[in-house]
Amino acid sequence: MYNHKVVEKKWQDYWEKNQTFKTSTDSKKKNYYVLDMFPFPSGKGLHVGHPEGYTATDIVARMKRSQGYNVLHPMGWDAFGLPTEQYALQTGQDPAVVTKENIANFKRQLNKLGFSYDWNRELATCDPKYYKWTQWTFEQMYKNGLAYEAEAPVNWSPDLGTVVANEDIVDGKTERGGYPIYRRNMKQWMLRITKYADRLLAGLDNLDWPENIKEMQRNWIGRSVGAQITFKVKDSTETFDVFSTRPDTLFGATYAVLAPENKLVPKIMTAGHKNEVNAYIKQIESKSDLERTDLNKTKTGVFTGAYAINPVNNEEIPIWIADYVLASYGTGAVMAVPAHDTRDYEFARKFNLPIKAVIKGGDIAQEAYTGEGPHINSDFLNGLNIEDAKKKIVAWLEEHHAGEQKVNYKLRDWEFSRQRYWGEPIPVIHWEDGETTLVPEDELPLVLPHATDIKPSGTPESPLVNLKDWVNVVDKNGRKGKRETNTMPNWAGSSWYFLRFVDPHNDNKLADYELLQKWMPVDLYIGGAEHAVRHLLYARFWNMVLYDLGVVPNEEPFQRLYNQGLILKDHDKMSKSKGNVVNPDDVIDEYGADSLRMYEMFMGPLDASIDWDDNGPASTKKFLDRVWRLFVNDLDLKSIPQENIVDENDGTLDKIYNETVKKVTEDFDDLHFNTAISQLMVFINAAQKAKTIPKEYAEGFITLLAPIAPHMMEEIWQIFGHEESVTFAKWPSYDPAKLVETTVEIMVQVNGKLRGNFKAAKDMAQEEVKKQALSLPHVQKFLSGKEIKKVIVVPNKIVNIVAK
Ligand code: ANZ
Repeated sequence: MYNHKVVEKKWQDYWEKNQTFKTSTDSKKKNYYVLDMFPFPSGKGLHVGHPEGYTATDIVARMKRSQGYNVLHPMGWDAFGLPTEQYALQTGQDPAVVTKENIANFKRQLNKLGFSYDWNRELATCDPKYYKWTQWTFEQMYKNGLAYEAEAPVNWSPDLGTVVANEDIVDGKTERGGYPIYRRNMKQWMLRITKYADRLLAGLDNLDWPENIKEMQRNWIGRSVGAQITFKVKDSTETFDVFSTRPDTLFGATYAVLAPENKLVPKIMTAGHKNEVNAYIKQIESKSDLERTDLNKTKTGVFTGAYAINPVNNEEIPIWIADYVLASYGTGAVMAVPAHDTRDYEFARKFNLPIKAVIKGGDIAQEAYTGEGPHINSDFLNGLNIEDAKKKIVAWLEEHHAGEQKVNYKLRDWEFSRQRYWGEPIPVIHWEDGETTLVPEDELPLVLPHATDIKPSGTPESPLVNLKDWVNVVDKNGRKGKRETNTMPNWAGSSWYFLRFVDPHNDNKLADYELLQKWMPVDLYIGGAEHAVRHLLYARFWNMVLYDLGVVPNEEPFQRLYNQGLILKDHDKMSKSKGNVVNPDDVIDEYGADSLRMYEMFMGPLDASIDWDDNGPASTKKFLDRVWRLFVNDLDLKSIPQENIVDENDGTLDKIYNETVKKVTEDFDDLHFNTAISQLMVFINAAQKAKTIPKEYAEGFITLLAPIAPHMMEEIWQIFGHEESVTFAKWPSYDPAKLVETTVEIMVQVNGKLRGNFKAAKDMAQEEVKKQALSLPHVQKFLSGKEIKKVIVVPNKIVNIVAK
């Protein structure tokens, strides 16, 4: 009987003692870097969703080692961040202590799953040795104008006591905790990711990533080409610009709308409309951008009392404010063309504003017409299609200094300040004379000071302000200064950890350039689709900045990306609050890690979201127990000398074995683990029928199954008499000649009617085929009394007999 508890522990100890998975750096071998999205070590430990992606990368890592690659397969901890801090606060603990405990628990769980990580390279983003380089990169960004301070409208969460990035808002609430957010202006550190917008877009084209993730990134970057057009305010010296992707519809602009936050509003609103305007501004303060731009919501807005002059025809159009125009996009102002824009149409309908068609087509009595058509009511644009009209109006605007072609992005600069304790200190000092300086590079890391009171202050200041000894500094000339008290978001540390794994103990550099050249870019990166935008965009940006600094050799960090699906419980996401979490510890106890790994890979395609089946691990355990009985009890392979093996299967086992090697190898490369497992099962069925099987096949099979069920395969490998770990077993190869069908079924027709069939060796001689066809009793019946005129043989398929 196979005892998973004993055997799994035995091999986990063996691997650790022998450093089996230490990254080899043999210069004669090719390198392969396979990476998991490192986890946030929460207090909840792993649930069965985690091992899905981790098992997938582990299988690939183990196969690549067997195939003779140097494999880099590291693991670490995304260890700063809000949830730990919240938890520490609620339980009165130190987040550093909580984090350490959580990491220990995660690591224990990962090891119980038998993952082949090189723990020599373990890292945690909250380790000063690590964040020294996070801070160093921030300083390089600052020196290159990529990090700056700005008063910006930000998403303030009073419940979390911090600002959250646009990317961290889901359905208008904070992703963590689902708290409401409020827009307010605040001085923030920002990273100029917008400078990289075009490169972040262009780079996507050459990456082997799921198309939907690329599309989400493209949409998030949101490049649109249009024009910026200047409108004068009537009876005033003020002007404002609008951004429009449809400057060709300028003759159809019947009103203009400013974002309520637009600085022009207080300057141009007339006395009669002041109260109404201010009341409206107050009312929309707490709405998120997402709520404001929701297409389904009824439009709201108020008239400012002011008018603008349309530059193309000098028409006076009313200026409104409305929340569907965002302060943070384009210029925070639009020219409204209700005839051809859906949102403007609804707004115009609601407030009885004129609707003027400038494109022929549709029925604007019913809805906005957004399609193609010749221009009408548009003077010199009449008759032109959209593309030509755009060119013409842009030329006209440029000529009349009333506007210009303009490219706009939805992407905003990255809000980089968090008003919280548990993060990397931003290495900056604000001096009393107004100067801002960086902490000198040789003083990095700027260590996060120990604090006992980490409650958010409720103001834009972080709890670090209370640590007066740390905050207050004096330079050698007696000038007084204060340290920046905001910390970095936890996206900072996770934006470059893949680089540090390459050279994790380097105290002089972020990582050695030559080593980076050897390992980067990551060959395969697997993680959850929830990181589609944020982490992957930030990491690409961070890497590009380092590339421009000459610190890293590749512009793109992740060549191939794959997202695993979710493991659901009764069609629902597993979560502690729903009480439907399956703990891998329990499953491993009962069925073993190998069974759990195999079940998670057998559930379905890796990218599908599938319901957890409590009976699943039991069924894969049953299969593994069969493998054990077959190789350890039934087939005494060790005692059979190789040359005495007779294949008693007429070549069937030969063919199935070679097919199995081919399919499993290709499926592992394609991450199609469920079909690979099916094929392994086909082999076991065939092997069970055989009286004996060649040792080569037995060992090949064990090597193929080892990446999925490493503990049991190590044990069998040892029983087979090997002294080295199965990790280093040579990956089996297959003989393409053996894949070919050896027998074929041949149909026999007499005068065009099917009268019989028989099995024959493939490519049998034509004369022999004819002979066998003619000798079939059923065929002879139809030939009796007739003369055979002709026999046509279609090789390996049909024998056609013409008789009269
Ligand atoms: C006039 C117009 C006529 C527009 C028409 C569209 C169709 P994307 O593709 O997203 O870039 N817009 C500009 N700034 C805005 C803001 N701050 N808040 C809300 N809407 C804004 O869309 C650009 C279009 O969205 C712009 O083109 C503008 O409306 C609107 F038949 O201008 B358009």
